[in-house]
Amino acid sequence: ETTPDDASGTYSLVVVSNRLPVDKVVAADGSESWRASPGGLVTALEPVMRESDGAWVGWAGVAGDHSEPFENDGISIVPVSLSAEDVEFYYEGFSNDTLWPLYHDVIAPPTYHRDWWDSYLIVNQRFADAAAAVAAQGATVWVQDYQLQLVPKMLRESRPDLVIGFFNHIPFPAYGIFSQLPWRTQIVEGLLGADVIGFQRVADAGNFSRAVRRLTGYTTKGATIEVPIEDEAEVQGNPLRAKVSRRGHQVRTVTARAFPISIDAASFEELAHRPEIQARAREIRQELGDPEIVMLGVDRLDYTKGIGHRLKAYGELLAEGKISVADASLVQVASPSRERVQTYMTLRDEIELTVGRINGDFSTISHTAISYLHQGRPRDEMVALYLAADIMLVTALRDGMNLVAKEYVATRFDNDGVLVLSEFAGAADELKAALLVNPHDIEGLKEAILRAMQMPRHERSRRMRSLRKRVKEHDVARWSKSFLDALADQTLAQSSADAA
Ligand code: GDG
Repeated sequence: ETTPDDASGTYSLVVVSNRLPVDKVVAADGSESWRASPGGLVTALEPVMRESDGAWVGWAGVAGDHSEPFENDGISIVPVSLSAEDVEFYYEGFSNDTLWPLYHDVIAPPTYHRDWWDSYLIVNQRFADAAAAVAAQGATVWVQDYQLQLVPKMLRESRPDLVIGFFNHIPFPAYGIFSQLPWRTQIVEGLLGADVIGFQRVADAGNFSRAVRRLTGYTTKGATIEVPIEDEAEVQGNPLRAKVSRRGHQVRTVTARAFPISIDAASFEELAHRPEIQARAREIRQELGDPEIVMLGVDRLDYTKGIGHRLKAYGELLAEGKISVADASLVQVASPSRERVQTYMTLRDEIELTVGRINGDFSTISHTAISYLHQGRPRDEMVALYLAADIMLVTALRDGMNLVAKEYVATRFDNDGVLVLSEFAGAADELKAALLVNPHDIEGLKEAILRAMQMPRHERSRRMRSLRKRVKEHDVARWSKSFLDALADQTLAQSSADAA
């Protein structure tokens, strides 16, 4: 039998996410290399991870990979391998065809397969084992997102000494929807293995607490949940964590609350100031045929993003003669996503049919109605697009946060540009100065587009200043700090409550 002492590794902060911050690239000749895929999470955690000797546990994005741990830019990378079947069942299946549609309010019907669940269990255990093997005694482990909801409990079972955090990047649905899930209790119990569970919106945290009450009967008080301690080992690992509830049970407390994620606002603004990117923004407008107004959509090609609703509103405005292609041209970046999942294949067909029809009906030789790009574009090009766009359309039907909305705002140091933002994106809780829309209300969406087109400069500027203040003050560094501080406080508070 192993004790935590001889089972532990050396890292004091371990981040666990489905994907690593680096992708393995296998060339046609079979040679392998690693390519950084620096997302917001990496940027946010890089400084903390360097400071505290951090490791990142995750999948390299290639089936069947068995790479050894290695150093990348000061961060230790610990690859977890997935077989082709794991990718199909755990990742494309349970994560992206069961949980993703369910958690986004069943915009698409979720598929329930027991084989997929079995695979989810096995792969979650693999991630938990990999994290447990590298975490130092008493280390902090921060688990990310819906693919890994069982990892907190699995980690606590093998390593009760750890401080465990979990952050859910996507919405957590209302109980009436969540309760469809055949494995709803296991998921809730899995998450409750954490000390702090973070959500994007206050409403998501509320939905989770309600699911806890309904499924487990545990007591919740505001953001605090009292989880009974069943196994003495949980307390032996970290005796300070236990306390006695008012009903006389030994419990540990779990915090579930909102920590809205953000972006590295300063780095977007810095890119926006570069002369070559500004020149590219002007060039984009010219290449579009200098339309009066450029509108922009940037999304992964996903049914949650409301791309079809956006196209419908724009197409109707053209059909009704309220706008012309010379007045307002739409650029839609739809980056390829989950292309082996059937719902995504169907969505792509629908969107491309709609784009083709609108362009066929309304484009002229000099102006294309919709410039549609089914391609990932470099970060610099995205910033140039944000600068070139008079109106940014974010019309998600449901979205955890939506970073695109924040990125648009961060680049607009000229205090110009209008953000049209769905009230169903988490970002709407913070970005109140945007033109908020219900994307299901096509007439309302059309009115918002017309209003954005006609908005006077002073109103654009007033709104954009307010949006920018929010995003600059609440950047991703603040997000990760507040989460890690809450995690530290949570364990401290319990120790002092116990000492008193
Ligand atoms: C999930 C949640 C939550 C997109 N296309 C290109 C590209 N992107 C970048 C964007 C942005 C990111 O990808 C997308 O982030 P979002 O937040 O908009 O959406 P999801 O991918 O669905 O992310 C979401 C997020 O997690 C974080 O918690 O906000 O609600 O669903 O940064 O700029 N970047 C480049 N080329 C592209 O073509 N370079």
